Amino acid sequence: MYNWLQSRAGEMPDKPAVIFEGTEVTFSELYKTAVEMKGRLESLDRPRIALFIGNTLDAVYAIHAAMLANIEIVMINTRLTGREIAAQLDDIGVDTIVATEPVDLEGYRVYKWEEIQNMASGSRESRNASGSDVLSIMFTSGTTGRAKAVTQTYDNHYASAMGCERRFGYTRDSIWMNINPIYHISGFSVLLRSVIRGCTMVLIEKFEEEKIWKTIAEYGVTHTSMVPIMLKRLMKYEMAEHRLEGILLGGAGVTKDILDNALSMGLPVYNSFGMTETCSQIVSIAPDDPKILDGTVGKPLDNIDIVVDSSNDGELLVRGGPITGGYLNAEMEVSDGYFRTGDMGHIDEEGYLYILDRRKDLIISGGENVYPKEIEDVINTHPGVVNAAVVKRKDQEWGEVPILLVELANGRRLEDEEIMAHLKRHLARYKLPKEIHRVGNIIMTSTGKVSRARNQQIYNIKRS
Ligand code: S0N
Ligand code: MG
Ligand code: MG
Ligand code: MG
Repeated sequence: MYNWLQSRAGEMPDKPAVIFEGTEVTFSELYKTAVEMKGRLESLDRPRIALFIGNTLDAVYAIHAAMLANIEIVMINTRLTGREIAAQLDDIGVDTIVATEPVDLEGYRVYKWEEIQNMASGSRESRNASGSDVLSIMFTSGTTGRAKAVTQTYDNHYASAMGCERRFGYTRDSIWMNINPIYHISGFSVLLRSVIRGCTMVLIEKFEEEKIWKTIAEYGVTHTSMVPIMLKRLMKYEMAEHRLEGILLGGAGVTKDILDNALSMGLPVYNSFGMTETCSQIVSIAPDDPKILDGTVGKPLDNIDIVVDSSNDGELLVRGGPITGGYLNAEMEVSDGYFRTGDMGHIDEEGYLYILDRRKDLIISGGENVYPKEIEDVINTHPGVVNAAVVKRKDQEWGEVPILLVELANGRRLEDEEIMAHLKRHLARYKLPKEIHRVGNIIMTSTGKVSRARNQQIYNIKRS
């Protein structure tokens, strides 16, 4: 049951499984290569490896080969700096990286994909996974500034695909276009949904909005998924004749404007809510739903239960097959079998969910999560800085962006360039603040933490 690729290769050997830059790879070809590479990955002799991949054919082979070998894969966000990646891998004790992209990391066993291709094959015995085995591990940053390693089992992914399929309505004849990074659950789940159902996946390496319509038209794409900024960028270009039946929108809140424009253009946008811990969306709403423009993300999928904890500001508690069993390096917050998401919401009398507030402190920039504490911890290591607070503002382009307030040491002058240079050495570029403000002092809570709310107020006043 969990050997999805093998099953599809048997049922529909000659159907294209993946189309990448004009190259079509059938299910049987994909399976054949994955089996060959499986043996080579096994010779690395590790139960768990990290993948440093882009959205390429080699990445697809690597993922399927690892699945056939039942080797757990740790997904690396390639936008992160070496230090950020090292902190994640060291935290869960992973020493082996398989890279289909150029990577510069010291202190690890790094194998380029070409090296793996030239290795002698190890065992070719099938190592069938069972549903409770971990398929993938993805990091999600947390309020503490330390990234949490989310485990996602075969069962989690399968349940997620089934729930998505029943709501989103794709079939084996659908053509999925994958433009989200495969190292995120947004892109990874498209890859799995396609092979689980037997759909063709058109894989896009880099989001270049001016080319996307052409691809949609050329391959008759019927289903795709994206973050709001991608949709916004796409709408700037003239729409081609298309067969789109569903565009799944997730990863960040969408403004009513963008949604309204898209629907007016006849784009079949499903808004949704999900997270890495839930293996992709667990709530969604169809474009023809009368409430689509009411600010709701819709109703839970049929294999998901959601409870609003009114005793805790309306925190959303979720339960169901797609939800992770836990983190490798942190306790998961659970109440009565429900995962405590940290996000706040409310459910109306008809069962529609409204997200009121994302996880405390969370800033979502272009679909990438940014936690203030991470940035604060880095800038606080600068000798000229006494204290710092990161707050946010809405942004036309990225949705939300981080803003840095710094309190400098007495008599110390620090140019923006130096602050940015310091941050860049440690942090992925999408986490860099869009504004820097020097303040007299950073307001702290009585327990000695940065007061997010009060510093945000100060910034709002400064702006107005
Ligand atoms: C939007 C993207 C494509 C923008 O990247 P682009 O245009 O390719 O940028 P680059 O050319 O690489 O760089 C240009 C400059 O822009 C900076 N930059 C890039 N990205 C960001 C960003 N997000 N925020 C701020 N700045 C950014 C670069 O640093 C560079 O600047 P300089 O020159 O200074 O270095 C890209 O950001 C992107 O791919 N975003 C989407 C990521 C994503 O998929 N997130 C979703 C994560 N969440 C989940 O997976 C859970 C929810 C979920 O499952 C889901 C989500 C979406 C859709 C469906 C689902 C589902 O339920 O299935
Ligand atoms: Mg295993
Ligand atoms: Mg670009
Ligand atoms: Mg300091």
